[in-house]
Amino acid sequence: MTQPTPQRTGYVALLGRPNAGKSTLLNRFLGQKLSIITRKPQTTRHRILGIKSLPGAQLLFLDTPGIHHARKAINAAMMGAARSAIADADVVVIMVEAGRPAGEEEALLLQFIEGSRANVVVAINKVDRVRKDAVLPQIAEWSERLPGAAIVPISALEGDGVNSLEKEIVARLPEGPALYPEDQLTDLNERFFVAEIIREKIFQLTGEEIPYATAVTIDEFEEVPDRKLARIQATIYVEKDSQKGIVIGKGGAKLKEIGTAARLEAERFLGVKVGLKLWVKVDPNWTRDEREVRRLGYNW
Ligand SMILES: Nc1nc2c(ncn2[C@@H]2O[C@H](COP(=O)(O)OP(=O)(O)OP(=O)(O)O)[C@@H](O)[C@H]2O)c(=O)[nH]1
Ligand SMILES: [Mg+2]
Repeated sequence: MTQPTPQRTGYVALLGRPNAGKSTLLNRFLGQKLSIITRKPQTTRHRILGIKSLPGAQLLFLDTPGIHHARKAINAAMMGAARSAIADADVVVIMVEAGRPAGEEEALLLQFIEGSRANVVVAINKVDRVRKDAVLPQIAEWSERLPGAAIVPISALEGDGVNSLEKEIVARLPEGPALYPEDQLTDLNERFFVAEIIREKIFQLTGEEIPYATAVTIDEFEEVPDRKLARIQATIYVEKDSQKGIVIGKGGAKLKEIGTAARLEAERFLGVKVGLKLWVKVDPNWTRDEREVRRLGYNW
């Protein structure tokens, strides 16, 4: 008689340089958009839990901010979020970009995971952008660097290789009972995700330094159940008056554009109508001031 396979459960930290595709992969694993994605690096600022329940396994994915050298308080907070994910991880997925040589971000990442008890899997992402044989030297390089680690070429965007990657991860999870109900997707609340949706629209709809100078807080979140409506007020913080001008735009046009895009996506996410009011405030140098960084919701 064969033994029943034991339940496996564990934390899986998604790590890599900014823009490697970590959030795209999280969303692909979950089959749902949980983490915001933009073309710009340093989009993710928090550690974001995404729960995937399979028959016999529960994967607790931790999406993290891209690993880079941090100087400002906000970047230090982001690296704190990445390091706390490593500390909790049973499996670490190092995500690199196909055809892109390892650089100082990867060196820093390897330094971060030194001494970690986690099993390591390397995902070589964005293979849709390169010729198949171009990935071979990169596979050889990583297997030399991390003997024993599984190395899986994937396209988080198109889905190739993601099932193989999932199998390699599950095989490395410790035995243990599920920690969350099967239908739970995350432990973060709706307010958090609405703030993230607004931040994503700012990233997408403004250029230059603006995305990096902004933070979003939710000041009011009132649900009107029988009218199936959420009334939300949020504040966008910027560092300078000139940035406030850009975010508001001529006659308020830019803020309106951000507000409409965010409202539509928040409605899809929450499944109710949303009334969204946005305010813009200047908080000089909040990105450099540890206390302000914490006040605006970045903890490490
Ligand atoms: N061609 C291609 N593009 C991808 C793939 N995965 C992600 N991208 C793109 O790469 C960009 C960055 O993706 P994200 O998922 O935001 O990357 P990230 O690693 O979470 O970035 P940070 O949060 O800034 O650290 C986006 O424009 C994605 O559409 C892929 O497999 N193929
Ligand atoms: Mg991200």
